[in-house]
Amino acid sequence: MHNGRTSTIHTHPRRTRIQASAGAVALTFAALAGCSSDEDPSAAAPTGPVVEVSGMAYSPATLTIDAGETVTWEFDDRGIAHDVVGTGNAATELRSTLMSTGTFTHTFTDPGTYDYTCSLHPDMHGTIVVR
Ligand SMILES: [Cu+2]
Repeated sequence: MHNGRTSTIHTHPRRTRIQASAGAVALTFAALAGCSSDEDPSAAAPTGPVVEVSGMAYSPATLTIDAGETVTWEFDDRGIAHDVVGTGNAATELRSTLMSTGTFTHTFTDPGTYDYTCSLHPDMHGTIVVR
């Protein structure tokens, strides 16, 4: 009675079930990875240049970009609010609200040097150099 055909019929559904559960496990891992890498729940990951606002500082303090690029400031300083306020020739160009979390974006269309500070913490300084 040992018959190859019978054996094939029995193993085929079992193999299908194993593949289905392996797929479910892979999907679960993908979902977990997506959650853990997304530390800022307020926005999708920016694709352009980023300035981190944390530890009472802008990082990098000086960022060089090309004209037309959009800079994203990411505010994450343990609940301390900061803003981005242009000084000098950037005074009319750059102004965010006070933020303790989330992001502020600005697109720089004209080449130049744009200095900015935080209205609450004048010791914080940043510069965007637009080529
Ligand atoms: Cu500040």
